[in-house]
Amino acid sequence: MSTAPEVTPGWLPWHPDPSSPTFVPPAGAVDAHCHVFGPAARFPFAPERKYTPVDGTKEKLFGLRDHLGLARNVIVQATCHGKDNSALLDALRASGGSARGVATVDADVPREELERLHSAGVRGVRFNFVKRLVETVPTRALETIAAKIAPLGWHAVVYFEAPDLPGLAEFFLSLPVPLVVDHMGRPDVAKDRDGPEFAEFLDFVARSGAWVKVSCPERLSKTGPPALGGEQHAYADVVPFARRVVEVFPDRVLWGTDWPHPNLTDHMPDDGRLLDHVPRIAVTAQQRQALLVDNPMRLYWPDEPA
Ligand code: 0GY
Repeated sequence: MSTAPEVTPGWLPWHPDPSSPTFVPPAGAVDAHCHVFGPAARFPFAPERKYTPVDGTKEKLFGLRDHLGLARNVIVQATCHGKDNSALLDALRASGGSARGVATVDADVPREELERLHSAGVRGVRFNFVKRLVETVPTRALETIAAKIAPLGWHAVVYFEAPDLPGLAEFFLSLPVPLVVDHMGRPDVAKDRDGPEFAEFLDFVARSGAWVKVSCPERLSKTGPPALGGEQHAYADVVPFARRVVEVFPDRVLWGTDWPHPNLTDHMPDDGRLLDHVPRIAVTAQQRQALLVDNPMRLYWPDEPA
């Protein structure tokens, strides 16, 4: 008999009762960065994982989508599932076409497997460079994967932290696929928004034509949730960074909840309040339409009208 794996000590479970957002998203809005975890009894976590989360099932994810007034999801393979994309595929199939996926694959993945993933709704792979999450994969292997996915029209979602960008930028620029950067390349928001580190990131985005997720204020913020000063001050230190990206690259920004919010240790965000963060970083209706609807539709559902 299998026993449930022991959740990582101190692991914060997703918010049990997110509030209703005050902000009403435009029709057809997409949560372009979220995950499914398990359920572990059906989709065991990978032996090489760096954490064991509580289950975050597709039913809960789709319930949250409806609660927030969103229409679609892009589900990103989480590192706790390694290269076993079964839970992701199960969620994509159950979504009836309202979810697309980003998978994790090996360099020796056969063409037929990529086609199977494509027909289930996968449109990209994730290359993760965050060392606390994964063992380093040789760039040679990533180049092989990129060459295999290019003919399918897929992209590479890249997750790295700001200090690592200088060492990775040329490699990224050499890849034959579009890039999507997770969580704004994880800037240190204690630094100057107009300083050299964020300027280098913006320059990289301009040179590479990458898409950028202006997601995860709860992960990036040092000032944190709104205990002091009310809702309008939640994650205030992240706002200028995200706003700048939205202003400079309005047609290449994406937003997502990051539900079920892996690896948060000090607080779990209320997903309703996270959606209320959107009008603070995309200040015009036109920016919000692009961020939440037009951009993710162009990237993930190019054959469907937004
Ligand atoms: C995120 C961020 C994190 C984790 C993962 O796949 C993952 O385990 O993506 C993180 O810990 O920063 O995008 O969910």
